[in-house]
Amino acid sequence: MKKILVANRGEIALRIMRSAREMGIQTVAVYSEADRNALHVRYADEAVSIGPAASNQSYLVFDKILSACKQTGAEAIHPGYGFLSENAAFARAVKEAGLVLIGPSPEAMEMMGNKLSAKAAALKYNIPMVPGTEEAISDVQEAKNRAVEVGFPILIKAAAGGGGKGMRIVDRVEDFEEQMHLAVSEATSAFGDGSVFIERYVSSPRHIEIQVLGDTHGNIVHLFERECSVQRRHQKVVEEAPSAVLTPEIREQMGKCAVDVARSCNYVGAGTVEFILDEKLNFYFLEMNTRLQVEHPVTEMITGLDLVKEQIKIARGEKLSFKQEDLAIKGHAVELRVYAEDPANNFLPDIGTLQTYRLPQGPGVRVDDGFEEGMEIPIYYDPMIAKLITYGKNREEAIERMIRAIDEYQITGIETTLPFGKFVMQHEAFTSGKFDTHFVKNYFQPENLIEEKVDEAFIAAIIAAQLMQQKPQQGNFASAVKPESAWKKNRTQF
Ligand code: MV4
Repeated sequence: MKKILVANRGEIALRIMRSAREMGIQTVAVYSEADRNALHVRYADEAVSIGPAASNQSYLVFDKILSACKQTGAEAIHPGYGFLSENAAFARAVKEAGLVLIGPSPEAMEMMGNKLSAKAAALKYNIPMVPGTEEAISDVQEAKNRAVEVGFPILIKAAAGGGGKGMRIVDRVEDFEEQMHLAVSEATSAFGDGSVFIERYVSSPRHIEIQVLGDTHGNIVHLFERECSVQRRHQKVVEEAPSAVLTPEIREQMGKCAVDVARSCNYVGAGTVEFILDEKLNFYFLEMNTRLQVEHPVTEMITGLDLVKEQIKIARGEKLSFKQEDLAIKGHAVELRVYAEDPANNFLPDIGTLQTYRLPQGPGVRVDDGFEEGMEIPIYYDPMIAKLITYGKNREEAIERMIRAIDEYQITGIETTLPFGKFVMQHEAFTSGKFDTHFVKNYFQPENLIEEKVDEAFIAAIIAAQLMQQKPQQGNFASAVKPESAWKKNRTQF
Protein backbone atom coordinates (compact mmCIF):
# COMPACT_ATOMS: atom_id res chain seq x y z
CA MET A 1 0.00 0.00 0.00
CA LYS A 2 1.82 3.07 -1.26
CA LYS A 3 -0.91 5.69 -1.40
CA ILE A 4 -4.05 6.29 0.67
CA LEU A 5 -6.91 8.66 -0.06
CA VAL A 6 -8.57 10.16 3.00
CA ALA A 7 -12.27 10.64 2.27
CA ASN A 8 -12.80 13.14 5.06
CA ARG A 9 -11.90 16.62 6.29
CA GLY A 10 -10.88 18.51 9.42
CA GLU A 11 -9.03 17.05 12.37
CA ILE A 12 -9.63 13.42 11.52
CA ALA A 13 -8.28 13.78 7.97
CA LEU A 14 -5.07 15.27 9.37
CA ARG A 15 -4.83 12.70 12.13
CA ILE A 16 -5.08 9.84 9.59
CA MET A 17 -2.52 11.43 7.25
CA ARG A 18 -0.02 11.81 10.10
CA SER A 19 -0.01 8.07 10.76
CA ALA A 20 0.16 7.26 7.05
CA ARG A 21 3.16 9.56 6.68
CA GLU A 22 4.96 7.90 9.59
CA MET A 23 4.45 4.60 7.78
CA GLY A 24 5.94 6.00 4.57
CA ILE A 25 2.58 5.97 2.78
CA GLN A 26 1.64 8.81 0.43
CA THR A 27 -1.58 10.67 1.17
CA VAL A 28 -4.31 12.15 -1.01
CA ALA A 29 -6.77 14.73 0.34
CA VAL A 30 -10.17 15.48 -1.16
CA TYR A 31 -11.76 18.85 -0.51
CA SER A 32 -14.92 20.82 -1.12
CA GLU A 33 -14.99 24.48 -2.11
CA ALA A 34 -15.40 25.42 1.56
CA ASP A 35 -12.16 23.58 2.41
CA ARG A 36 -9.92 24.97 -0.35
CA ASN A 37 -7.49 26.39 2.25
CA ALA A 38 -7.98 23.74 4.91
CA LEU A 39 -5.01 22.22 6.71
CA HIS A 40 -5.73 18.68 5.56
CA VAL A 41 -5.38 19.88 1.96
CA ARG A 42 -2.00 21.48 2.65
CA TYR A 43 -0.75 18.51 4.68
CA ALA A 44 -1.52 15.87 2.04
CA ASP A 45 0.97 14.96 -0.69
CA GLU A 46 -1.77 15.54 -3.28
CA ALA A 47 -5.26 17.03 -3.18
CA VAL A 48 -8.30 16.65 -5.41
CA SER A 49 -11.19 19.11 -5.55
CA ILE A 50 -14.54 17.32 -5.32
CA GLY A 51 -17.11 20.09 -5.66
CA PRO A 52 -19.45 22.35 -3.71
CA ALA A 53 -19.42 22.87 0.04
CA ALA A 54 -22.58 20.88 0.74
CA SER A 55 -21.41 17.40 1.71
CA ASN A 56 -24.10 15.70 -0.39
CA GLN A 57 -22.40 17.28 -3.40
CA SER A 58 -18.82 16.50 -2.34
CA TYR A 59 -17.72 14.33 0.61
CA LEU A 60 -20.72 12.01 0.25
CA VAL A 61 -20.57 11.41 -3.52
CA PHE A 62 -19.23 7.88 -4.20
CA ASP A 63 -18.13 8.60 -7.77
CA LYS A 64 -16.18 11.72 -6.87
CA ILE A 65 -14.19 9.83 -4.24
CA LEU A 66 -13.60 6.84 -6.52
CA SER A 67 -12.54 9.07 -9.45
CA ALA A 68 -10.10 10.90 -7.17
CA CYS A 69 -8.51 7.50 -6.42
CA LYS A 70 -8.24 6.67 -10.13
CA GLN A 71 -6.82 10.08 -10.90
CA THR A 72 -4.10 9.88 -8.23
CA GLY A 73 -3.43 6.14 -8.17
CA ALA A 74 -4.49 5.76 -4.53
CA GLU A 75 -5.04 2.08 -3.71
CA ALA A 76 -6.94 2.45 -0.47
CA ILE A 77 -9.51 4.77 1.13
CA HIS A 78 -9.71 5.76 4.78
CA PRO A 79 -13.22 7.12 5.43
CA GLY A 80 -12.57 8.55 8.94
CA TYR A 81 -15.80 8.99 10.93
CA GLY A 82 -19.14 10.40 9.73
CA PHE A 83 -19.64 10.91 5.96
CA LEU A 84 -19.22 7.53 4.20
CA SER A 85 -17.58 5.67 7.07
CA GLU A 86 -20.53 3.37 7.87
CA ASN A 87 -22.10 3.24 4.43
CA ALA A 88 -22.27 -0.41 3.31
CA ALA A 89 -23.14 0.56 -0.28
CA PHE A 90 -20.01 2.69 -0.44
CA ALA A 91 -17.91 -0.14 1.00
CA ARG A 92 -19.26 -2.35 -1.81
CA ALA A 93 -18.56 0.27 -4.50
CA VAL A 94 -14.97 0.57 -3.23
CA LYS A 95 -14.49 -3.19 -3.50
CA GLU A 96 -16.05 -3.30 -6.98
CA ALA A 97 -13.68 -0.55 -8.13
CA GLY A 98 -10.78 -2.82 -7.14
CA LEU A 99 -9.81 -0.61 -4.20
CA VAL A 100 -9.36 -1.33 -0.49
CA LEU A 101 -11.57 0.25 2.16
CA ILE A 102 -9.71 0.71 5.44
CA GLY A 103 -12.61 -0.59 7.49
CA PRO A 104 -14.88 -3.59 7.95
CA SER A 105 -16.75 -5.54 5.26
CA PRO A 106 -20.02 -4.22 3.82
CA GLU A 107 -21.75 -7.26 5.40
CA ALA A 108 -20.51 -6.39 8.90
CA MET A 109 -21.55 -2.74 8.41
CA GLU A 110 -25.01 -3.84 7.32
CA MET A 111 -25.47 -6.33 10.15
CA MET A 112 -24.40 -3.84 12.83
CA GLY A 113 -26.08 -0.87 11.13
CA ASN A 114 -29.47 -2.20 12.10
CA LYS A 115 -30.04 -2.50 15.84
CA LEU A 116 -32.26 -5.56 15.53
CA SER A 117 -29.92 -7.55 13.31
CA ALA A 118 -27.08 -6.51 15.63
CA LYS A 119 -29.01 -7.86 18.61
CA ALA A 120 -29.86 -11.05 16.71
CA ALA A 121 -26.18 -11.65 15.94
CA ALA A 122 -25.12 -10.91 19.51
CA LEU A 123 -27.82 -13.20 20.94
CA LYS A 124 -25.95 -16.24 19.57
CA TYR A 125 -23.09 -15.45 21.95
CA ASN A 126 -25.20 -14.94 25.09
CA ILE A 127 -24.36 -11.26 25.34
CA PRO A 128 -26.35 -9.52 28.11
CA MET A 129 -29.11 -7.34 26.64
CA VAL A 130 -31.83 -5.20 28.14
CA PRO A 131 -35.07 -7.24 28.36
CA GLY A 132 -37.43 -6.48 25.51
CA THR A 133 -38.44 -7.69 22.06
CA GLU A 134 -35.93 -9.37 19.80
CA GLU A 135 -37.90 -8.57 16.68
CA ALA A 136 -39.53 -5.58 15.04
CA ILE A 137 -43.02 -5.18 16.36
CA SER A 138 -45.78 -3.51 14.33
CA ASP A 139 -48.96 -4.70 16.04
CA VAL A 140 -49.72 -2.14 18.74
CA GLN A 141 -51.76 -4.50 20.92
CA GLU A 142 -49.07 -7.16 20.80
CA ALA A 143 -46.41 -4.55 21.60
CA LYS A 144 -48.46 -3.33 24.54
CA ASN A 145 -48.77 -6.85 25.91
CA ARG A 146 -45.03 -7.34 25.64
CA ALA A 147 -44.45 -3.97 27.32
CA VAL A 148 -46.58 -5.06 30.27
CA GLU A 149 -44.58 -8.32 30.52
CA VAL A 150 -41.26 -6.48 30.38
CA GLY A 151 -42.40 -3.80 32.82
CA PHE A 152 -42.53 -0.01 32.73
CA PRO A 153 -40.81 2.37 32.08
CA ILE A 154 -40.34 1.20 28.49
CA LEU A 155 -38.17 2.59 25.73
CA ILE A 156 -39.44 2.35 22.15
CA LYS A 157 -36.52 2.37 19.70
CA ALA A 158 -36.31 2.56 15.92
CA ALA A 159 -34.45 -0.43 14.43
CA ALA A 160 -32.81 1.81 11.85
CA GLY A 161 -32.10 4.55 14.39
CA GLY A 162 -28.84 5.49 16.01
CA GLY A 163 -27.39 8.07 18.32
CA GLY A 164 -30.67 8.40 20.18
CA LYS A 165 -32.80 9.25 17.15
CA GLY A 166 -36.29 7.76 17.14
CA MET A 167 -36.35 6.79 20.84
CA ARG A 168 -39.39 7.32 23.08
CA ILE A 169 -39.69 6.74 26.80
CA VAL A 170 -43.09 5.50 27.99
CA ASP A 171 -43.70 5.65 31.74
CA ARG A 172 -47.25 4.32 31.92
CA VAL A 173 -49.22 1.68 30.06
CA GLU A 174 -51.99 4.25 29.36
CA ASP A 175 -49.58 6.23 27.18
CA PHE A 176 -48.20 3.25 25.26
CA GLU A 177 -50.43 3.27 22.16
CA GLU A 178 -50.02 6.97 21.45
CA GLN A 179 -46.25 6.84 21.91
CA MET A 180 -45.96 3.75 19.73
CA HIS A 181 -47.84 5.45 16.86
CA LEU A 182 -45.60 8.50 17.20
CA ALA A 183 -42.45 6.35 17.27
CA VAL A 184 -43.46 4.46 14.11
CA SER A 185 -44.31 7.59 12.12
CA GLU A 186 -41.11 9.30 13.33
CA ALA A 187 -39.00 6.29 12.30
CA THR A 188 -40.75 6.13 8.92
CA SER A 189 -40.06 9.76 8.09
CA ALA A 190 -36.54 9.84 9.55
CA PHE A 191 -35.19 6.50 8.28
CA GLY A 192 -37.69 5.31 5.68
CA ASP A 193 -38.14 2.25 7.90
CA GLY A 194 -40.88 2.22 10.52
CA SER A 195 -39.66 -0.89 12.37
CA VAL A 196 -39.54 -0.37 16.10
CA PHE A 197 -38.81 -2.59 19.08
CA ILE A 198 -39.17 -2.16 22.81
CA GLU A 199 -36.78 -2.44 25.74
CA ARG A 200 -37.00 -1.92 29.46
CA TYR A 201 -35.84 1.66 30.06
CA VAL A 202 -32.66 1.81 32.15
CA SER A 203 -33.24 5.21 33.72
CA SER A 204 -29.80 6.36 34.86
CA PRO A 205 -27.21 4.49 32.85
CA ARG A 206 -23.55 5.16 32.21
CA HIS A 207 -22.45 4.90 28.60
CA ILE A 208 -19.41 2.69 28.31
CA GLU A 209 -17.96 1.44 25.06
CA ILE A 210 -15.23 -1.07 24.27
CA GLN A 211 -12.70 -0.61 21.47
CA VAL A 212 -12.03 -3.74 19.44
CA LEU A 213 -9.58 -4.65 16.69
CA GLY A 214 -10.00 -7.63 14.38
CA ASP A 215 -7.59 -8.80 11.68
CA THR A 216 -8.27 -10.78 8.49
CA HIS A 217 -6.91 -13.96 10.17
CA GLY A 218 -9.73 -14.22 12.72
CA ASN A 219 -7.86 -12.64 15.65
CA ILE A 220 -9.91 -10.18 17.69
CA VAL A 221 -8.79 -8.25 20.78
CA HIS A 222 -10.31 -5.48 22.86
CA LEU A 223 -8.50 -2.33 23.96
CA PHE A 224 -10.51 -1.72 27.12
CA GLU A 225 -13.25 0.84 27.65
CA ARG A 226 -14.06 4.48 27.16
CA GLU A 227 -16.52 6.23 29.45
CA CYS A 228 -18.74 8.58 27.41
CA SER A 229 -21.52 9.49 29.83
CA VAL A 230 -20.95 13.26 29.74
CA GLN A 231 -23.11 14.11 26.75
CA ARG A 232 -25.97 16.38 25.87
CA ARG A 233 -28.69 15.60 23.37
CA HIS A 234 -26.75 12.44 22.42
CA GLN A 235 -23.68 14.52 21.57
CA LYS A 236 -20.63 13.44 23.57
CA VAL A 237 -18.61 16.27 25.12
CA VAL A 238 -16.17 14.59 27.53
CA GLU A 239 -14.77 11.07 27.24
CA GLU A 240 -12.20 9.22 29.30
CA ALA A 241 -10.33 5.96 29.53
CA PRO A 242 -10.43 3.93 31.62
CA SER A 243 -13.83 4.37 33.32
CA ALA A 244 -13.70 5.42 36.98
CA VAL A 245 -16.16 2.68 37.98
CA LEU A 246 -15.24 -0.58 36.25
CA THR A 247 -13.64 -3.27 38.34
CA PRO A 248 -11.02 -5.49 36.66
CA GLU A 249 -13.61 -8.32 36.69
CA ILE A 250 -16.36 -6.32 34.95
CA ARG A 251 -13.81 -4.90 32.51
CA GLU A 252 -12.75 -8.41 31.57
CA GLN A 253 -16.37 -9.58 31.17
CA MET A 254 -17.32 -6.57 29.04
CA GLY A 255 -14.16 -6.98 26.98
CA LYS A 256 -14.98 -10.65 26.31
CA CYS A 257 -18.54 -9.73 25.31
CA ALA A 258 -17.29 -7.00 22.98
CA VAL A 259 -14.92 -9.47 21.29
CA ASP A 260 -17.85 -11.89 20.90
CA VAL A 261 -20.05 -9.19 19.32
CA ALA A 262 -17.22 -8.49 16.87
CA ARG A 263 -16.87 -12.22 16.21
CA SER A 264 -20.62 -12.51 15.56
CA CYS A 265 -20.20 -10.40 12.40
CA ASN A 266 -16.65 -11.55 11.46
CA TYR A 267 -15.44 -8.07 12.22
CA VAL A 268 -12.27 -6.82 10.56
CA GLY A 269 -10.69 -3.49 11.52
CA ALA A 270 -11.29 -1.06 14.38
CA GLY A 271 -14.78 -1.02 15.87
CA THR A 272 -16.58 -0.04 19.03
CA VAL A 273 -19.12 -2.02 21.02
CA GLU A 274 -21.52 0.18 23.02
CA PHE A 275 -22.95 -0.82 26.38
CA ILE A 276 -25.00 0.82 29.07
CA LEU A 277 -24.20 0.14 32.69
CA ASP A 278 -26.85 0.42 35.42
CA GLU A 279 -26.38 1.50 39.07
CA LYS A 280 -25.58 -2.06 40.09
CA LEU A 281 -22.89 -2.28 37.39
CA ASN A 282 -24.92 -4.69 35.26
CA PHE A 283 -24.00 -4.07 31.64
CA TYR A 284 -26.12 -4.46 28.51
CA PHE A 285 -25.11 -4.48 24.86
CA LEU A 286 -26.69 -1.67 22.82
CA GLU A 287 -25.05 -1.49 19.39
CA MET A 288 -21.77 -1.61 17.52
CA ASN A 289 -20.17 1.28 15.64
CA THR A 290 -18.23 0.08 12.62
CA ARG A 291 -15.81 3.00 12.32
CA LEU A 292 -12.91 4.75 14.01
CA GLN A 293 -14.57 6.95 16.62
CA VAL A 294 -13.99 10.61 17.45
CA GLU A 295 -12.85 9.66 20.96
CA HIS A 296 -10.29 7.02 19.88
CA PRO A 297 -7.31 9.09 21.19
CA VAL A 298 -8.06 8.31 24.85
CA THR A 299 -7.64 4.63 24.03
CA GLU A 300 -4.39 5.37 22.21
CA MET A 301 -3.06 7.22 25.26
CA ILE A 302 -3.72 4.40 27.73
CA THR A 303 -2.61 1.53 25.46
CA GLY A 304 0.31 3.18 23.65
CA LEU A 305 -1.13 2.00 20.31
CA ASP A 306 -1.78 4.07 17.18
CA LEU A 307 -5.25 2.95 16.07
CA VAL A 308 -4.91 4.35 12.56
CA LYS A 309 -1.66 2.44 12.04
CA GLU A 310 -3.37 -0.70 13.29
CA GLN A 311 -6.25 -0.11 10.84
CA ILE A 312 -3.82 0.27 7.95
CA LYS A 313 -1.85 -2.85 8.91
CA ILE A 314 -5.09 -4.82 9.14
CA ALA A 315 -6.18 -3.53 5.71
CA ARG A 316 -2.80 -4.72 4.32
CA GLY A 317 -3.71 -8.19 5.55
CA GLU A 318 -1.22 -8.30 8.40
CA LYS A 319 -1.82 -10.25 11.60
CA LEU A 320 -2.27 -8.30 14.84
CA SER A 321 1.20 -8.04 16.38
CA PHE A 322 -0.11 -8.56 19.95
CA LYS A 323 -2.44 -10.84 21.88
CA GLN A 324 -5.02 -9.91 24.49
CA GLU A 325 -2.65 -10.82 27.32
CA ASP A 326 0.01 -8.44 25.94
CA LEU A 327 -2.32 -5.49 26.44
CA ALA A 328 -2.58 -3.44 29.64
CA ILE A 329 -3.94 -0.08 30.72
CA LYS A 330 -1.27 2.46 31.59
CA GLY A 331 -2.36 5.77 33.12
CA HIS A 332 -5.52 7.73 32.43
CA ALA A 333 -6.70 9.96 29.57
CA VAL A 334 -9.48 12.52 29.26
CA GLU A 335 -10.81 14.14 26.08
CA LEU A 336 -12.80 17.34 25.74
CA ARG A 337 -14.50 18.06 22.43
CA VAL A 338 -14.02 21.74 21.68
CA TYR A 339 -17.09 22.76 19.71
CA ALA A 340 -17.86 26.16 18.16
CA GLU A 341 -20.92 26.36 20.36
CA ASP A 342 -22.01 28.72 23.09
CA PRO A 343 -22.53 26.72 26.29
CA ALA A 344 -24.05 29.79 27.98
CA ASN A 345 -26.69 29.90 25.26
CA ASN A 346 -28.07 26.35 25.09
CA PHE A 347 -24.99 25.19 23.12
CA LEU A 348 -26.12 27.12 20.06
CA PRO A 349 -23.65 26.70 17.18
CA ASP A 350 -21.46 29.80 16.92
CA ILE A 351 -20.03 30.84 13.57
CA GLY A 352 -17.17 33.17 12.83
CA THR A 353 -13.41 33.53 12.56
CA LEU A 354 -10.76 32.22 14.95
CA GLN A 355 -9.36 35.65 15.79
CA THR A 356 -7.01 34.26 18.42
CA TYR A 357 -6.09 30.60 18.35
CA ARG A 358 -3.24 29.47 20.62
CA LEU A 359 -2.76 25.91 21.68
CA PRO A 360 -2.01 24.52 25.11
CA GLN A 361 1.28 22.69 25.39
CA GLY A 362 3.41 20.84 27.89
CA PRO A 363 3.43 17.43 29.56
CA GLY A 364 0.52 15.13 28.83
CA VAL A 365 -1.29 17.42 26.38
CA ARG A 366 -2.43 16.38 22.90
CA VAL A 367 -4.56 18.48 20.56
CA ASP A 368 -6.12 16.97 17.44
CA ASP A 369 -7.42 19.85 15.35
CA GLY A 370 -7.71 21.13 11.79
CA PHE A 371 -7.66 24.89 12.13
CA GLU A 372 -5.26 27.82 12.37
CA GLU A 373 -5.56 31.37 13.68
CA GLY A 374 -7.49 33.53 11.20
CA MET A 375 -9.49 30.64 9.74
CA GLU A 376 -13.25 30.63 9.56
CA ILE A 377 -15.29 27.71 10.90
CA PRO A 378 -17.35 26.52 7.91
CA ILE A 379 -21.08 26.33 8.57
CA TYR A 380 -21.55 23.28 6.36
CA TYR A 381 -20.03 20.66 8.63
CA ASP A 382 -19.75 19.48 12.21
CA PRO A 383 -18.93 22.44 14.51
CA MET A 384 -16.09 20.59 16.30
CA ILE A 385 -12.93 22.74 16.25
CA ALA A 386 -10.62 20.42 18.11
CA LYS A 387 -10.22 17.58 20.56
CA LEU A 388 -8.21 18.40 23.65
CA ILE A 389 -6.75 15.25 25.18
CA THR A 390 -4.77 15.05 28.39
CA TYR A 391 -2.91 12.11 29.85
CA GLY A 392 -1.67 11.47 33.37
CA LYS A 393 -0.37 8.68 35.56
CA ASN A 394 -3.83 8.56 37.14
CA ARG A 395 -7.29 10.15 36.79
CA GLU A 396 -6.48 13.06 39.10
CA GLU A 397 -3.41 14.03 37.10
CA ALA A 398 -5.25 13.75 33.78
CA ILE A 399 -8.01 16.05 35.15
CA GLU A 400 -5.51 18.56 36.61
CA ARG A 401 -3.77 18.68 33.27
CA MET A 402 -7.08 19.16 31.47
CA ILE A 403 -7.90 22.18 33.64
CA ARG A 404 -4.43 23.61 33.08
CA ALA A 405 -4.67 22.99 29.30
CA ILE A 406 -8.14 24.60 29.10
CA ASP A 407 -6.68 27.68 30.83
CA GLU A 408 -3.79 27.82 28.35
CA TYR A 409 -5.99 27.31 25.27
CA GLN A 410 -6.79 30.76 23.86
CA ILE A 411 -9.66 31.07 21.43
CA THR A 412 -11.35 34.36 20.61
CA GLY A 413 -13.80 35.29 17.87
CA ILE A 414 -15.97 32.27 18.59
CA GLU A 415 -17.68 30.90 21.68
CA THR A 416 -16.52 27.37 22.52
CA THR A 417 -17.22 24.53 24.92
CA LEU A 418 -13.85 25.13 26.71
CA PRO A 419 -15.45 26.87 29.74
CA PHE A 420 -18.04 24.11 29.90
CA GLY A 421 -15.20 21.57 29.95
CA LYS A 422 -13.65 23.37 32.93
CA PHE A 423 -17.01 23.28 34.69
CA VAL A 424 -17.16 19.49 34.20
CA MET A 425 -13.57 18.94 35.36
CA GLN A 426 -14.22 20.89 38.58
CA HIS A 427 -17.61 19.37 39.36
CA GLU A 428 -17.73 17.06 42.36
CA ALA A 429 -19.89 14.51 40.53
CA PHE A 430 -17.25 14.24 37.80
CA THR A 431 -14.18 14.25 40.04
CA SER A 432 -15.73 11.64 42.33
CA GLY A 433 -16.70 9.51 39.33
CA LYS A 434 -20.34 9.37 40.44
CA PHE A 435 -22.20 10.47 37.31
CA ASP A 436 -24.38 9.06 34.55
CA THR A 437 -25.75 10.13 31.15
CA HIS A 438 -27.87 12.79 32.88
CA PHE A 439 -24.80 14.72 34.14
CA VAL A 440 -25.32 17.79 31.94
CA LYS A 441 -29.08 17.93 32.49
CA ASN A 442 -28.73 17.40 36.25
CA TYR A 443 -25.87 19.75 37.06
CA PHE A 444 -25.29 22.29 34.33
CA GLN A 445 -26.97 25.67 34.11
CA PRO A 446 -25.65 28.48 31.91
CA GLU A 447 -25.26 30.57 35.10
CA ASN A 448 -22.40 28.26 36.06
CA LEU A 449 -20.30 29.95 33.39
CA ILE A 450 -21.28 33.54 34.11
CA GLU A 451 -18.81 34.00 36.96
CA GLU A 452 -16.00 33.12 34.57
CA LYS A 453 -17.35 35.63 32.04
CA VAL A 454 -17.61 38.38 34.67
CA ASP A 455 -13.97 37.75 35.63
CA GLU A 456 -12.94 38.12 32.01
CA ALA A 457 -14.91 41.36 31.62
CA PHE A 458 -13.32 42.61 34.84
CA ILE A 459 -9.81 41.97 33.55
CA ALA A 460 -10.69 43.65 30.26
CA ALA A 461 -11.88 46.70 32.21
CA ILE A 462 -8.61 46.83 34.17
CA ILE A 463 -6.56 46.67 31.00
CA ALA A 464 -8.69 49.40 29.42
CA ALA A 465 -8.31 51.60 32.49
CA GLN A 466 -4.55 51.13 32.54
CA LEU A 467 -4.21 51.88 28.86
CA MET A 468 -6.15 55.11 29.13
CA GLN A 469 -4.34 56.23 32.21
CA GLN A 470 -0.86 54.91 32.70
CA LYS A 471 -0.49 56.52 36.14
CA PRO A 472 -3.48 55.72 38.28
CA GLN A 473 -4.53 58.66 40.45
CA GLN A 474 -5.77 58.17 43.94
CA GLY A 475 -9.44 57.37 43.90
CA ASN A 476 -9.74 56.44 40.23
CA PHE A 477 -10.78 53.03 38.83
CA ALA A 478 -7.30 51.76 38.03
CA SER A 479 -6.09 52.29 41.59
CA ALA A 480 -9.21 50.86 43.17
CA VAL A 481 -8.59 47.40 41.74
CA LYS A 482 -5.69 45.08 42.34
CA PRO A 483 -4.70 43.82 38.90
CA GLU A 484 -2.01 41.50 40.28
CA SER A 485 -4.32 39.41 42.42
CA ALA A 486 -7.03 39.32 39.77
CA TRP A 487 -4.55 37.94 37.26
CA LYS A 488 -3.48 35.22 39.62
CA LYS A 489 -7.04 34.32 40.50
CA ASN A 490 -8.06 33.85 36.89
CA ARG A 491 -5.45 32.14 34.81
CA THR A 492 -7.34 32.11 31.52
CA GLN A 493 -5.07 34.76 30.02
CA PHE A 494 -1.41 35.59 30.26
C1 MV4 B 1 -31.13 3.01 26.25
C2 MV4 B 1 -31.18 3.77 27.42
C3 MV4 B 1 -31.85 3.25 28.50
N1 MV4 B 1 -32.46 2.05 28.43
N2 MV4 B 1 -31.74 1.80 26.22
C4 MV4 B 1 -29.21 6.37 23.48
C5 MV4 B 1 -28.48 6.27 22.20
C6 MV4 B 1 -28.54 4.85 21.77
N3 MV4 B 1 -27.23 4.40 21.45
C7 MV4 B 1 -29.14 4.12 22.91
N4 MV4 B 1 -29.42 5.05 23.94
C8 MV4 B 1 -29.97 4.67 25.12
N5 MV4 B 1 -30.52 3.44 25.14
C9 MV4 B 1 -32.37 1.35 27.28
N6 MV4 B 1 -32.99 0.18 27.23
C10 MV4 B 1 -30.58 5.02 27.43
C11 MV4 B 1 -29.97 5.49 26.28
C12 MV4 B 1 -29.40 6.79 26.39
C13 MV4 B 1 -28.05 7.00 26.21
C14 MV4 B 1 -27.19 5.96 25.91
C15 MV4 B 1 -25.86 6.18 25.72
C16 MV4 B 1 -25.37 7.48 25.84
C17 MV4 B 1 -26.18 8.52 26.13
C18 MV4 B 1 -27.53 8.30 26.31
C19 MV4 B 1 -28.35 9.37 26.62
C20 MV4 B 1 -29.67 9.16 26.79
C21 MV4 B 1 -30.20 7.88 26.66
